[in-house]
Amino acid sequence: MAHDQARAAVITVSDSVSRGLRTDIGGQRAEEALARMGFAVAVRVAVPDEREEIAALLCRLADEEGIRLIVTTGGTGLGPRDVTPEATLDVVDRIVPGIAEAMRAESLKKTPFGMISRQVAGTRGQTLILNLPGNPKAVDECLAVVAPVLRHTLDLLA
Ligand code: MTE
Ligand code: CU1
Repeated sequence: MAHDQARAAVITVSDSVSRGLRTDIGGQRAEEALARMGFAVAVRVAVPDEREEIAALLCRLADEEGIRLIVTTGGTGLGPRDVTPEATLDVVDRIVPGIAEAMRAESLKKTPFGMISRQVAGTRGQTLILNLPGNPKAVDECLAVVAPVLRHTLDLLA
């Protein structure tokens, strides 16, 4: 399947964004970057930092909505409510460590805080799920890292 036809989803994981208290800049950046890469961004949604809610949403998008690429932003750090990696690990069939390692390595070139992100990448069926940090700059930087491998990765899953 050609990646320029693939449908993507952007999930912003943030208590404050989901309550409408803060503008979703990270999600907006992710949507714009994915559109530039040729994805049809079919879903963009904000959810609170709730493990089960995030996991259920990932499953629904992958299993029922036929989304091939899900990008989350936020909730990867060490705040008491940061649970995005745990929710992702709850639902993936396979982990792709190299993707997360590559993104963290690039982040580390920009800021030492890059090592604090516990972001993971994995697959569920034919869907690739990528965690990104919440910082809008991190969203751009991490997506630039994976951009060259996304087409081949999604082809392999098809
Ligand atoms: N990676 C990049 N490229 N740029 C950043 O600004 N911020 C870091 C890190 N990774 C950052 C980054 C910081 S300060 C934190 S706390 C962690 O990501 C986790 O962020 P999150 O909890 O918003 O997911
Ligand atoms: Cu931080």
